[in-house]
Amino acid sequence: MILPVYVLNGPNLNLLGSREPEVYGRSTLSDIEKAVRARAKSHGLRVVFRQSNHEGVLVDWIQEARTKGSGVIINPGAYSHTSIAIFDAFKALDKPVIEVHLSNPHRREAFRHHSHISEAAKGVICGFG
Ligand code: CA2
Repeated sequence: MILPVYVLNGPNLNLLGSREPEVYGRSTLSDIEKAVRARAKSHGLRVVFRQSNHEGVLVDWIQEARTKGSGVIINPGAYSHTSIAIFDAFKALDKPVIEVHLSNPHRREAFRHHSHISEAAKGVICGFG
């Protein structure tokens, strides 16, 4: 049995659909979860889908994926730009990591242009909503 893909969402992404639709679109996180689960099912994959506003909780889940996951897809939110703890957790995870952003941070404020997570990621997808 293939282990589930961990799909992790960082701070404030629970607010999706309620504010700033011009930046983040109109879909709620629940809409995104449904779409992810449907796509995973079509590939015969299972998904663990979670959101937290807390850095340490995200670190705990990345550590959990070391034994219980086949890989991690993460939108780390603003922690992308600040969190060495999340970067270190990924360095200890010997599984593929994909970093996702709804917006294109490179078209936004300078403080969003660098992500600590990208160095630990196999690939980065951004800007497609
Ligand atoms: O574009 C992305 O997906 C981001 O990861 C979103 C983060 C931002 O700090 C990153 O630079 C790029 C912020 C998520 C905030 O989400 C909200 C959603 C609705 C209303 C307010 C915030």
